[in-house]
Amino acid sequence: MDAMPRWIAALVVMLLLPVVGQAQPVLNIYNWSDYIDPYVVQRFTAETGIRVRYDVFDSLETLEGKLSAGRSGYDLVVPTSEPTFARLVRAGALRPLDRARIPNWANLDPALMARAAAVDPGNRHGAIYLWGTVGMGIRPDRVRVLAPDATMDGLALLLDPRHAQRLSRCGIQVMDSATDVIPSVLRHLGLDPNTDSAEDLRAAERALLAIRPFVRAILPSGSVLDALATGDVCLALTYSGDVIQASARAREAGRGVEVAYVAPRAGAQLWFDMLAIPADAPNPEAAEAFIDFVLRPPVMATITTHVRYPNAVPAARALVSEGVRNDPSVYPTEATLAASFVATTPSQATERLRTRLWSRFKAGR
Ligand code: N2P
Repeated sequence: MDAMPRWIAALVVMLLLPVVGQAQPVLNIYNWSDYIDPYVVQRFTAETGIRVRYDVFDSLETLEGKLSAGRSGYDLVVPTSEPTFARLVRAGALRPLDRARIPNWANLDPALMARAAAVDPGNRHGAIYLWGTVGMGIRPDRVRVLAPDATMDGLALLLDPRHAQRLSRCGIQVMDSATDVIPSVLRHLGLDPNTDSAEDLRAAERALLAIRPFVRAILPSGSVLDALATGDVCLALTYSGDVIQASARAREAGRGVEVAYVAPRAGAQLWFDMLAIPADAPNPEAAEAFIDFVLRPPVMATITTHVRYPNAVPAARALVSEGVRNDPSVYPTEATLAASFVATTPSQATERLRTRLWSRFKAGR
């Protein structure tokens, strides 16, 4: 056969390219920042031909704002089981998953999934992605020098104004999330973390206002992670794996910044993040393909190794890098788990009180 003149071949390719490009399916993911190994996304595209558009958020409040407006355009989102995922399920904002398209569902830990079933009967709308606790990132050397009489295992480091005042010299930050901070404060005060009592919430407000002058900034969790990693702060209240990632980054930078994670001994908030599909997702099949992909043990192990949060796939555990697998800050100890609590979904009235409390804390009055 005669070779087609080169210019004709080039023209054909040019004309076809946009068509092929359009036909390639796209998966729109909205996930937490610093919450995946980018290599996993690349591999997914290489295997399936599905292109991924990947956006990030770093607080539950931002996620819920986006989703409750509807038509987010996302195919896959990652809300925390309570309260956000629970509210989305109740509002009919999520699409039931087609398990036939997710054979790796069988890899999920039934005991952990049973916890999520409390707000999603039959686990119809979500699979656990990763989980963790809320606690403190600290620079132990700084804390030892500035607050030598403080014990380093509890929230007193932050919530006792005497300690906070001294530690303000090396910098304190709190993540900007009423949902993920207020319950831990209540627990530290010996109150029910899920209380509906206005009086309890006033006590939490007083505790937070008392340390407000010593808190340098209240920022979304992604910024808190950065500040911990650079050593800009010596005390921060945020998510467990974010602290451990910051600690690893600080070590790699080699400038002598040591960061440690502290799960409050009085009881850490335990949370589970869910892979879920919005009811109006443009491409739910692609989202199901992605869920199935990450539920493969080797893929899930790569994610945990990279982001330092435990997952809900027991067969992945042995494949996680040894340092991460044996780190008691990543996989909480029995003692931490036994003392931990899980947030429930507050009533609307409580939600309003919490929101008001939080804006007063941020404003400092
Ligand atoms: C990742 C934040 C973890 C999610 N940067 C907290 N639910």
